[in-house]
Amino acid sequence: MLTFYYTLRSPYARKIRILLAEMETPHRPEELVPGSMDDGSLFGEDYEAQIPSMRVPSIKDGDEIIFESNLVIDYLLEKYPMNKPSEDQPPLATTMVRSSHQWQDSMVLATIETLLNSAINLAFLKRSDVDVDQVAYLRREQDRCQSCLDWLEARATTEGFIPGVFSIADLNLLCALQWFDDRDVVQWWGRRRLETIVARYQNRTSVKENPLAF
Ligand SMILES: N[C@@H](CCC(=O)N[C@@H](CS)C(=O)NCC(=O)O)C(=O)O
Repeated sequence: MLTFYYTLRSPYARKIRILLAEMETPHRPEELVPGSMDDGSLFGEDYEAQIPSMRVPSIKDGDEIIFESNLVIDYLLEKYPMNKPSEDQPPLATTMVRSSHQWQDSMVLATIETLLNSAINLAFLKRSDVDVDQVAYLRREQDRCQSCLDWLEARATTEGFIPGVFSIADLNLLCALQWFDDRDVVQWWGRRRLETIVARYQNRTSVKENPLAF
């Protein structure tokens, strides 16, 4: 059976938790608790030996190990059936991007990833007591987050990035923005379309049942 490695605080892992719930894919959840390992590594030496980035989330499917959250999503959408289409509307998208809009949809996904990666860097450095306003590169990271948010706001619709479906871009955006909400890292409010997307999906069953731990 598919094994899913995750932490409860990770916004990247949350995307997969929500997707697995949407697809009702049978799997064995393996929660990793950072820093709880006897060997002194963050997630355990055995895990980190198999994942070059030493990060969560990842999955093991037979002999196949897949890491990087959006690659995991792509893999699951391609290899596994949607066991029970969600009763929530709109339905989950069945592909990462539309073939008719491959490059535009891929750039939206890439921009959300850039946004979250920059925000995570800022959060980790803040947690290490770095004054991010005093470091030129970190001011640039903050500017990059705002620039990505503006770009996304300009491309979103009030029905999400792909009207008619709960798109993988919507899923990525929701997990990023809800993670920002509880951490004083990135101010994203005031962008009407992004706010509407979060409001549209925050009460979806799969989303509510898979909250972030703080
Ligand atoms: N690009 C990766 C990012 C994953 C990531 O940054 N995971 C964090 C948890 S939120 C992690 O494992 N951090 C541990 C570390 O950086 O050592 C993905 O999309 O899966």
